Parts: sequence; structure tokens; C-alpha cells
Amino acid sequence: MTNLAKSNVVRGELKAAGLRFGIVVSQFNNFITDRLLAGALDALQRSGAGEEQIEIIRVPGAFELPIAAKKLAATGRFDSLICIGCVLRGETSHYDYVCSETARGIQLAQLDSGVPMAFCVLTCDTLEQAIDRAGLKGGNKGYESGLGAIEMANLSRKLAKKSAARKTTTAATKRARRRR
Ligand code: INI
Repeated sequence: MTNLAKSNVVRGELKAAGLRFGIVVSQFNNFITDRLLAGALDALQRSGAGEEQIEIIRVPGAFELPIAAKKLAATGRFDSLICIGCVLRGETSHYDYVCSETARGIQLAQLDSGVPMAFCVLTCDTLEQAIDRAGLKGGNKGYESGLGAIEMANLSRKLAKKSAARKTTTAATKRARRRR
């Protein structure tokens, strides 16, 4: 790693102390989503989060994840959210609409609110593919999302502090200029 890379990198730590997490879980295909939820909780708890730092909210299907996440973000209670769902391809185009609107809705919700939202929505052709990603061959995507949520929560706090410090410095510089 170059010196520049060492000194100028801002990253979020993987420590969950003092952070608050909301997990929105879709009930549809709960055979899979419950395993993803277990993975996400495992990541948060191994990183130091206590039960009182985590709130779990259930929605009917993946399509309802964005609105619930947006409303939760608006409460101001959470440092980051994890959206969990599993969409399995059927015989019609319903799958495509649910996948694209869920992804789009979650992205819009996090950009609008400024609260990071982990996208833990499996979009699979077969149940076997989903099982593989919910704890078998492909690892557990819930666990990965939990780590992502912690990293982004810490990164957001760091960036917010930097931006506040910059505003204070700018205001002080302007006051000093006016006095001259
Ligand atoms: N919701 C899912 O989370 N996964 C699916 O596979 C799925 N399929 O296949 O239909 C699904 N549909 C329901 C959808 O998310 C909404 O709950 C429903 O359309 C009501 O708005």
C-alpha cells in the first residue's frame, strides 16, 4: 500500500458499540429471510451490538421494504438499516417488477434520508440458489449485509463529523475576515 493510500483513506470500523440498527424483514419466503435475519443478527452481535441496539420490523413482501425503511429512517432513531427479502422467479414478469422496484425504492430511500440501507434482497431463479446464499455454499448474505451496515453507520458518522468541522472552520474564517 502506498503512503497516500494509508493516510488519505476514510473507512468505517467494524465496531457496533453505540450504534442503532433497524432490520426490515420481508415475510414472503420467510424460510429464506429468517436465515438471512439470523446471519445479520450474528454479524451485529459478534461486532458488539446488544439486543437493545437492534429493532426488527416485519413487512409482507420485498415490495414493501422501501416504504418501511423510509419511514424508519425518518424517525431519526437509526444509524443504519438492513433490508432483507427473497424474490424467486415465477412464470410471469411479476418477479422483474418486484426486484427492480424494491432495489430502486431502497436506493431512493437511503439517498433521500441519508441513512445507509444494506440491500439484502436475494433475487434468484431457483429456491436452491436462495438456500445457497442463506447459509449454505454461498455463505450467508445476511451476515455480509450486517457487516456492511456497521461499516456504513460508522463511515456516515465520520463523514458527518468532517462536514460539521468544515462548516465551523469556514464560519470562523469568515468572522475573522470581517474583523480585519
Ligand atoms: N415478494 C417477495 O418478497 N418475494 C417474492 O418472490 C414475491 N413473489 O414471487 O411474488 C413477492 N411478492 C409479493 C410482493 O413483494 C408484495 O408483497 C405484493 O405484491 C403486495 O404488494
